[in-house]
Amino acid sequence: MSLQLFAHPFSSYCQKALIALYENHTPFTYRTLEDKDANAELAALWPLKRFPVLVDGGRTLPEASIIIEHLAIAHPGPVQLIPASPAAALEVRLMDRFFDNYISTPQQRIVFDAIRPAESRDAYGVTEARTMLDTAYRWLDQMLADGRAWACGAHFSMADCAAAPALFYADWTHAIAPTFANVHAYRQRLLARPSFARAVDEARPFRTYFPLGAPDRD
Ligand SMILES: N[C@@H](CCC(=O)N[C@@H](CS)C(=O)NCC(=O)O)C(=O)O
Repeated sequence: MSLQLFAHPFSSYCQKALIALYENHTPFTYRTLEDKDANAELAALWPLKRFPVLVDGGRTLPEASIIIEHLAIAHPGPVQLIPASPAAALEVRLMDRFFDNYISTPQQRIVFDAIRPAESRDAYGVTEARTMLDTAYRWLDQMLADGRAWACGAHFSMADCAAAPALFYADWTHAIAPTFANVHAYRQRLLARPSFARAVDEARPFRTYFPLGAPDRD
């Protein structure tokens, strides 16, 4: 039975799952959330209504990392996004958590704050999120200083699937300081990766959705 991905092209977590699918040219049906029916189906499948959600036969798989792990088990391809070695896989999962929790989460917090009614804004929370992003950028810059091409070394992995959209939108939301040259170079390598370049191109028509105003680049 064919895979169905409930996703929106502009969503960072959907791009994370899409990168994994595109890396291995895995066939799937794209259930775009621009479509009302797909939204209704998503709400029935996953009442938390967060996306992406993958449907594989009778199984419903929410959470981008879980989708990527499932693809590696049930639909493996030539690009191994989760290394076979348990120790190497743990490194990948650690970096995947880093990008979700310390880049994407504060980035989303700033964006969600911007779309709240003015009287409900949380300036303190936004400052905390900006501080977390600066700390995360600094830590990542040091990690990348050894010259590694990708988050966990020479091989593109699930951690890079997480990093690509996380750093893409984080730089729009809270600019990565120019001194973090390793992070900037890594972000550019991610943008040049064909799987992510495709996801970025598919999202271009929706740039007006970005509440802080999308910059004229990338
Ligand atoms: N932990 C989830 C997060 C997914 C997530 O936050 N998705 C966003 C789009 S990027 C979403 O569903 N937004 C809708 C909402 O917040 O109501 C994952 O890893 O997939």
